[in-house]
Amino acid sequence: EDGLNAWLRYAPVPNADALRAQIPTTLVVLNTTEGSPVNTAGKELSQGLKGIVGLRLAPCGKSRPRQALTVGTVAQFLDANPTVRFDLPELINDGFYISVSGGNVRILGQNERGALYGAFHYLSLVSQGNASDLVVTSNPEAPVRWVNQWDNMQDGGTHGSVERGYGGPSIFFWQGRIRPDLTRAGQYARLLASIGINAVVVNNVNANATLLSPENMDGLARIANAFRPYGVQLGLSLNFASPELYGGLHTSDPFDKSVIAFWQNVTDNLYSRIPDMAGYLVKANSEGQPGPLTYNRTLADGANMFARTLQKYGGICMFRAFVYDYRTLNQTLSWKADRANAAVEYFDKLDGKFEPNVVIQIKYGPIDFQVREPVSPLFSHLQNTGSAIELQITQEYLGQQAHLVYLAPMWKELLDFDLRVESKPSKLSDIVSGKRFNQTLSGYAGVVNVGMNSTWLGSHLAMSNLYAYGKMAWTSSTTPEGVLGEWTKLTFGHDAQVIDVIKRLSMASWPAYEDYSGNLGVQTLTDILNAHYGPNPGSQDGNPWGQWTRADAFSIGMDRTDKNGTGFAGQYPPEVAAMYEEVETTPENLILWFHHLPYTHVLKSGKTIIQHFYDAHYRGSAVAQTFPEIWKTLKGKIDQERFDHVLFRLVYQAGHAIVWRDSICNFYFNKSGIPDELGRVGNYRYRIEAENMDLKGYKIYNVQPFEAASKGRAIV
Ligand code: BDP
Repeated sequence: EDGLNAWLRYAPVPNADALRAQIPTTLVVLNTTEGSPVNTAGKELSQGLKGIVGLRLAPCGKSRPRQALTVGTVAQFLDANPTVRFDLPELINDGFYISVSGGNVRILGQNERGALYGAFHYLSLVSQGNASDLVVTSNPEAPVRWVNQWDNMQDGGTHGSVERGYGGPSIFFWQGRIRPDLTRAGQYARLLASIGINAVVVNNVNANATLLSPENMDGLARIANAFRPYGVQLGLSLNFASPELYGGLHTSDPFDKSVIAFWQNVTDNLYSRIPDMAGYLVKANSEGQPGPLTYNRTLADGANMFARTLQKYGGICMFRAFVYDYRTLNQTLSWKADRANAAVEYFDKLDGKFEPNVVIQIKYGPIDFQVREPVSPLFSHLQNTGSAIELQITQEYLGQQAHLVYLAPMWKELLDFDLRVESKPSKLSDIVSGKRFNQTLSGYAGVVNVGMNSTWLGSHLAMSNLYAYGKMAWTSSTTPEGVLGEWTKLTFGHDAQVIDVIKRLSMASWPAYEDYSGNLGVQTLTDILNAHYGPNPGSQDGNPWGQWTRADAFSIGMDRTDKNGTGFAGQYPPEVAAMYEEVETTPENLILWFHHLPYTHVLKSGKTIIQHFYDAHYRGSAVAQTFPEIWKTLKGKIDQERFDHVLFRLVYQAGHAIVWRDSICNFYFNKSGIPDELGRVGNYRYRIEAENMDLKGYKIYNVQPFEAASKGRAIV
């Protein structure tokens, strides 16, 4: 079991005989055109039922039997069965209907893609032991259910690298071109289709302009061909400066006629090869990249230029709200400067100025994929413009798949958050579904970053995040525990102990990571400058990109109030703003996000902030210590290959959690001079320091930052 089939293993189930008896043996595929999603659905059903219950489906001959498993679109079904009386299910785009009754199984989609989704759903039900009398009508909440890959075409070496990707080289690019063998691209599309994802942006948001060469466009068309049988569309990230970098123009000004013509030509050339392309993703005026602001145009001017080229093809322009400018911030660097303010400042006045096929893609929090952030206030400002939430499946700041961090509970909290726009219920999930502000284009974008590794993400357990992402993007009320149980059954089988252990570990993992890496809203305290991995709290302070903890000898946290701070709290609708404005009403898990407080400030628990820090870091790392032991109880209950792979990572995590704990505790002990009431921090009486041992072949090093090793020393 190397993980390649993820949750689509179609492994035999315990009650296979009983299930098989309930499933018709004839398969009717209503569109047998090779490469069509309905045809793919037929193949999946054959392969799946053979694996899961040992049933060999026979194709339908000339005379149709009374009982059959039928898959296709509603229209195809009505066409083929003009006399059948049938209550039409209420389906929207991509929705599906499954009915199992009287020995018949009907899997019907509103469109071809929906039929395929229905087939995967049916197989998942059978895999979970359920095949009798059921009726399911399922529609997606939002039309945009995309994933983003941050794949580079080249990385100096031969392999296409993936920015913030921890599962090996790119499955799309190789030696600056599109891979000749795109088998993995097809397998990826299959996984994504099974969880309702309808498009993949294949290249990094920090895009390479050479992707627009005719040869590479041909390659992109090959990727789209690999996706198409699964109903997955291809999207492309664009480099805003391509007219200059690639087109030989002297400007990339979105108002310049030659620039507009350049982009129309690019779009025409792409659509002539990929008529069903999903559209573009644009990162502009962000992290040193050029954008419309470079030419004194608004962000809307820039987004609209791309959107107009796409309109005749029905394509979408996803325009990222991750806009902030290092230089501006640097110049105005003062206690008022706050990167969290940037998105609303840049986009607020533009609401309603975007073309209808523009969707603003907004990271869940106002900073950058931290372990806990408040919901980005920009979601409450865009009422006349479609928006999509950007989540990160790749755990950039969250342990990079070397730590188990199950993210669905975090996403659920975000999606359930009520922004109270105009004092009316305004759950984030209702904003991104388009319901709250009557938007027709809106939804979800998840940064996934799979690679060539057979585990896809580098870790078997991390795949629950991808599965949960798709399911939550389809139905936001999906519960983190429920979807995890489903994923576990499909991925590891039906053993109750396996299901229980994976639930215990996964559900404990985000709180533990938050505890040992950075709590009370102070953020992960991770190295912020490069790797975004491991503890480096000092890197937060005094650098213009971060400067988020504002820690000194006496106090910590960022005052983001309206009255005294950076004003960020005031960007929320009044009820929410009022909550964050006061220390007393701010949820404590975000208290240092919004307020600057003395280490001796007493929390509701009766503990001071500094003691809470010490306790939480010890508590979180103690939880991580239990992970390998809990996992070991599964020995023999799952295959050895995955057992060992997971154990190796959990053992590593347990160790690294201690590194985190000690680094952060030492750092704040050193800054504040306030001792731990329980005498743990800085007290390593019982520890045997490696550098005090008799060493052969090792050297002693002084470690920077000092807090990352006990007494600032380590051996290598
Ligand atoms: C940051 C990542 C960087 C991305 C950037 C983005 O560190 O690699 O390019 O976000 O989202 O979190 O554009």
